[in-house]
Amino acid sequence: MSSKFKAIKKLVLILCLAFGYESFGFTVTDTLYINSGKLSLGLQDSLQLTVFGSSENFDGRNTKFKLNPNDILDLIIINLDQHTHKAAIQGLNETWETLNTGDSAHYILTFQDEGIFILEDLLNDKLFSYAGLSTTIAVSKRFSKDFHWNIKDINSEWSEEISNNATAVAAAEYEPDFFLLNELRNPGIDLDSTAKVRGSVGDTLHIYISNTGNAIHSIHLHGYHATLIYSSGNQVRLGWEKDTYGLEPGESIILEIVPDKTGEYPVHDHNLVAVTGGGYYPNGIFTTMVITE
Ligand SMILES: [Cu+2]
Repeated sequence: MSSKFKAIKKLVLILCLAFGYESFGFTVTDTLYINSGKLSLGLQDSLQLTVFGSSENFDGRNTKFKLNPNDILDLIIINLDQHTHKAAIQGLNETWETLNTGDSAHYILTFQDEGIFILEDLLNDKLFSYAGLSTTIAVSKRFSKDFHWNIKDINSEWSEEISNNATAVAAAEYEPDFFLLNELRNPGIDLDSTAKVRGSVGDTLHIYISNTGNAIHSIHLHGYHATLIYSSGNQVRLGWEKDTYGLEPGESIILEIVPDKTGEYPVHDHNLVAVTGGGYYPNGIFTTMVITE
């Protein structure tokens, strides 16, 4: 080994010790496609949604991200929708571009702090937030088992009207009839490994939750208490340990759970209308946590 190489290796080691491993970020490259279509929910229910999809073909799902602090997100956003959009990330300083149909924008974004950032459409008073168009970028250096919940409430008629015609709505009359977690509902949530909490006794589990809907949501855990380790909203609850956490529209939280026993316990929206879908119970935000030895 040459002395020059040894010196470089020593320098890298010193830098790592001085600044911590996480100060060296990686580049995550991705392309999002804004598109609209019918999402089938099963049981003959479907919703017209507009999403930040992962491919040119509409699949009804918003792409979510998990980054480490100091990672760089090299992001292309392509608007394949018939309406104009202006995608922007809350809390990030950047010149966001207006995208007409067929336009694309290329951003190089860095996220220094831990948190959950919401990517949404700013145009028309965020009208498309009623039609599903918002997703999350979770930034955390925690390397434990993590789960990601993007929670939404949808009024099926409004979503159809907005997705098709970009028609303005009277928000005061908002009455959602479908409630989604990662664009899924019970029992479909069980099949999403990014959402379904599975772990072992003594694990440190983190659930990253964002309310990208327009109603207040509240998550009730049965069987276990969770510690609130991050909130983009009210900071007074930080460090609290309890089984129910409310989220205002636009709020994100991170819950930490260390299961003390095995079992399968329900987790559901405590705003009980949100456990329904199209008026039927329990076809909304309901799932279970499965903890094994
Ligand atoms: Cu409950």
